[in-house]
Amino acid sequence: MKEQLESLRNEALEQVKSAQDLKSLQDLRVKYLGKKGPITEVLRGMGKLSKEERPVIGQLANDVREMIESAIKEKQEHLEMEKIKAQLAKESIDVTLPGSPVQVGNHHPLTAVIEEIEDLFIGLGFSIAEGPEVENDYYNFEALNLPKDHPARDMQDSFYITEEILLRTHTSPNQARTMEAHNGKGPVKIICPGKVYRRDTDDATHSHQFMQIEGLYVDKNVRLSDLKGILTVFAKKMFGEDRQIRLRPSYFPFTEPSVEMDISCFHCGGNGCSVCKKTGWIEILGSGMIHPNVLEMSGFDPKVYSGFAFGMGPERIAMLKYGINDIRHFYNNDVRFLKQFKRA
Ligand code: 2NL
Repeated sequence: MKEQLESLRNEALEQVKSAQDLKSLQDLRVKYLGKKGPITEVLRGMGKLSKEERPVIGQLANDVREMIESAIKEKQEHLEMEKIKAQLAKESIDVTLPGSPVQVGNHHPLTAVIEEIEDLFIGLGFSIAEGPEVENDYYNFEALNLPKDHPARDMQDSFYITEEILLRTHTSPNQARTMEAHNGKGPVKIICPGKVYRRDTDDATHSHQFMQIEGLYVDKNVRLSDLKGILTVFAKKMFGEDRQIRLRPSYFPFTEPSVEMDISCFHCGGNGCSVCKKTGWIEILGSGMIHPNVLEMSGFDPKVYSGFAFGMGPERIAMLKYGINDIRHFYNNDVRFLKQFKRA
């Protein structure tokens, strides 16, 4: 019986040693140490042994069991470690490999131009004021001296939501709201950028939705020469230090007098070319002294206060600056167009 146990031990240890995976190790545990295994059988047959043999064989059987058990345990730990090592080797990342490049975006050319204009006027002491795109008739028309029968109020020209509510056709209602909020006390010195809407058929120079930037300065003793000074600085900063400006008489319902500003052509310097249509001048914006009716409706006493206002289309400014020939490029979002305007 002693020899039987010893050869059982040797055989089991040999098999544990050559086990390749955890599954076959588990099979060996069942085979040698299970309830139906050979050791259990030996212990069960102990009754047939003599009194002297019994403790010797019993001890040996327990020793063999413990040896097999600890061999299996040791092998199991070894195999588990191997398994983790293999997994780590398989899943490890080579951080030295080159990465896939990330697409970097850039500002929309229109945004870039608007921010450039905003920064310029902030530098001249103006603040940015923004307001609603859905407006009512009063702020969009009435408060701007556009009487009820004015052609600009035609249903054909504006996007009406109800008879009283429409999409703003200019950013002026926001200027009127800001003036009103000052309760008749100056100064008010603001720039109003934003989206505006007109019922129009889109083509190379028209869009039903576009941007506007308006500016306004109300205080005591504001004069046309102040407007001229501010516009001269704007023209030079935006289109080059050697630009000259000229003011031509014009008409807007909300300003009196009204003037349009031209700059000397930045392409030919004023000699005449295709950019300025051989005139030497390029029209940039409309402006004027705020109409006394507008000041009064917004809570300012026109005998005490005066002011100037101007309005421009940033699309037009950007088209001139970058030589863009179709306003629809700004809104089609073709990346081949947009990618050309990387800010320095
Ligand atoms: C243009 C001309 C202009 C104004 C806008 C204005 C606003 C108030 C009072 C008086 Cl609250 N005027 N805005 C004045 C003159 C011209 O815009 O051609 N824009 C694209």
